[in-house]
Amino acid sequence: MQIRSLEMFHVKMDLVAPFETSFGIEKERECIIIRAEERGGEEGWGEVPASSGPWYSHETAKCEWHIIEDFISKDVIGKEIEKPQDIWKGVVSRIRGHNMAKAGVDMALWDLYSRIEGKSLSKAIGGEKDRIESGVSIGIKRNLESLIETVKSNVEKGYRRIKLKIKPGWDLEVVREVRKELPDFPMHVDANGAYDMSYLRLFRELDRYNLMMIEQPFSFEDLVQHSELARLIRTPICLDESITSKERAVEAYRIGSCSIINVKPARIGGLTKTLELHDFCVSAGIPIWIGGLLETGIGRAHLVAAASLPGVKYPNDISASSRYYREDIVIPEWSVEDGFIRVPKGRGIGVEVAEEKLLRFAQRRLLIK
Ligand code: OSB
Ligand code: MG
Repeated sequence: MQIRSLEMFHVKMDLVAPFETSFGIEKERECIIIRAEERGGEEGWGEVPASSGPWYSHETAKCEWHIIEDFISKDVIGKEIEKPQDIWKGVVSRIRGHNMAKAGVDMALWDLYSRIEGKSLSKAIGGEKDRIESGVSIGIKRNLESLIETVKSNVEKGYRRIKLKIKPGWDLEVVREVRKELPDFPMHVDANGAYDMSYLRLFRELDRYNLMMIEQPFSFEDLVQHSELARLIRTPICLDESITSKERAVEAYRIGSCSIINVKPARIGGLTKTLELHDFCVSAGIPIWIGGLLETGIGRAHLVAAASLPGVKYPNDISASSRYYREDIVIPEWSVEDGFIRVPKGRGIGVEVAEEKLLRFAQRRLLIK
């Protein structure tokens, strides 16, 4: 396929409710939607789920826009590409960091490629599941009553696992109270890097609550302290922010920093990189699951395809469109039935982009030929 153009849409969508983590509160979601078009007129869609500020990672929507416009697009447009992996041979592999920008383009090309091949995205990447397990991530709330109410309503909706965001001062008591309500429900916590080894006593306490895992307790740059903690508690450590590539995963594996990985395709550079990381994790015996970054329905489609891979062993942070948005930009919107999301069988991402809605949410648009 020869790529004729890339189009970027800088989108802002209100969240149905503010989402609070240890690194801040998000009330609206910013991202870049990417459309890639090839010479024959076929198109593919991807998403850069970088938000307005550098809080989850250094990437922001404005910054990734610049990286795509001024660097990535130059190496993709006009190029004859056999498969999406090919873009990783050129300029893309020389750009340090900016995995989210690379991911948005990589994903658009995977959608395009699978449409041309007449396959679903899931099949094109080697997915094997026809439905994926859906979990839900629950932010920090004003008080315990409102948290418990939110947790219960999500359990009633059928989600198969809940994840509670924690931060210093919103941790042990929160877990204890939720466990009282749901003694056996699959549950884990995510600190987004808010702690360090001086909190060892807290982690020893949390160790008593039968959590499936503790996600990213320490800094986004750390592997060593995580490996120390992993030796001192029974609850498995899961890494999110620290795993930015397959190479980082190999290091984490060698020093025992984690026994589970939350794979976010956008964090590591897209589906090409997800497949490399996935295959390493399968060979090393590290179970993975697919995490999210509040993606719109377009990014969510790529998450669903990734979650259909055989190495995915835990419920994913892939919930229904309605968990975050009043209206999504795909048709049909993503829905959860009995705790599962069906993997689409149609060509490519398997959902249609609602272009008039996309344009309504787009603040800025750029066609690069
Ligand atoms: O750490 O997994 C995280 C959302 C934004 C930034 C970081 C994280 C999250 C989530 C929600 O936990 C994931 C989702 O439902 O999309
Ligand atoms: Mg996380």
